[in-house]
Amino acid sequence: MAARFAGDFFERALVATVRERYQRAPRPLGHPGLQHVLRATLHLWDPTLVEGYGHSMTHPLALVGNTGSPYSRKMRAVLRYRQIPFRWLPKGSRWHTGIPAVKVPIIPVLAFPDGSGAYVEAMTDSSPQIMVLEERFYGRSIVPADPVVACLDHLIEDYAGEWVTKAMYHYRWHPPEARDKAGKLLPLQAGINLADDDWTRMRDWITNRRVDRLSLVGSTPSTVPVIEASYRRLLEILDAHLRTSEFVLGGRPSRCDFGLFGQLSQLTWFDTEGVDVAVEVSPRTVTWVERADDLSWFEPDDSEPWFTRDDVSPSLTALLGEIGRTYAPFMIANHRAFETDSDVVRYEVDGVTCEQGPFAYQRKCLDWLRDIYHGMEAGDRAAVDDILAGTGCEALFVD
Ligand SMILES: N[C@@H](CCC(=O)N[C@@H](CS)C(=O)NCC(=O)O)C(=O)O
Repeated sequence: MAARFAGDFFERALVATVRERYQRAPRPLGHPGLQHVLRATLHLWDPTLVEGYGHSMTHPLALVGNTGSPYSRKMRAVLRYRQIPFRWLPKGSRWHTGIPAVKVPIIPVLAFPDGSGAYVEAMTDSSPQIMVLEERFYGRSIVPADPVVACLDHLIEDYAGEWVTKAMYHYRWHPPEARDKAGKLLPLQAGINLADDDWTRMRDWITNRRVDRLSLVGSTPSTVPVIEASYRRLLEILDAHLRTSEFVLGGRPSRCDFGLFGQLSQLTWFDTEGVDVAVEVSPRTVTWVERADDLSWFEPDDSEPWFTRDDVSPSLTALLGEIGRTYAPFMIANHRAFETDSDVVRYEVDGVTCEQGPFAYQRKCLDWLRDIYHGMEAGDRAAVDDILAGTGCEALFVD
């Protein structure tokens, strides 16, 4: 009994070590041939160790999305960069079948097949989707190995998903020409041959629904200048950053690149006013966004890793300052609204008072961020504190 327990314990420890090694290492073994043999052996031993190896183009994952959805674009880019086989299923199209139902009807939906290829598991929300992919597929990881850098990565990814999305939503549904363009084009993603009367009905439905949600997302007459100014500043910061760095955290992409890419794929390529501002302020960012859409060709290089905790560049500090100026007060106020049972989120950016309704998902986002921060070893937490000092982001962790 004791021997079996010890044996089980040993095997579990070994499996955990190998898994850790595989997920963290950008290249598990230098030689591709050797990697192949090792992967095949490990897969025979325990398929969960190298699940990616077990998936082939015959049983790819499925990603239900829409090219007009920033989070769908984010996840498609993640899957492409990670070289994980998947099928892209345009939402509502004739190809969108056989995907298990999800609790909240949002996109993207990521679905996993069983051994027969049938989709048996489906999940929403891009940040947790990324982490599940990290657990199940080795290599080309997008989570920095250093917990301090990983914490910054998580923070910047969340800023993209929960703050930059305000700019995306605003530039899509606020200017009348943008609204008209999105209303006309988006319904056709479900089917190029949609009949004219269905197309008109969907156009009106989508447009009205989105415009009604503008104030919920935070784009109101008083906040328009705040949102527009923060978008411009983000572009200026990225423009400076991309002069010396290929990606947000250095020489290889991580979660925050994909988070920013998702929102910017719309803002700098689709939504007319957003595109015009981006081309004026930072052509470099526009081009970076186009490139980030498909990084399957990019080989992460060990000699050009992510930044280290001691090597945070001034332009990255500037980005953290922007996050502390906008996202931090908003996320803190949103969290507080739930704690105080208030139905208004009120916060200040640059002396302007912004108001919107509370958002439950964003409350969870801040909880996750705080859990990561508080779960770190004291020395790592102190390193994060040092990097965030003076950026305004430190306020996120004073709860
Ligand atoms: N937190 C989610 C947000 C996903 C989301 O908001 N998706 C939007 C489209 S971009 C959606 O599906 N909205 C509902 C709808 O279109 O009916 C994520 O990170 O993926």
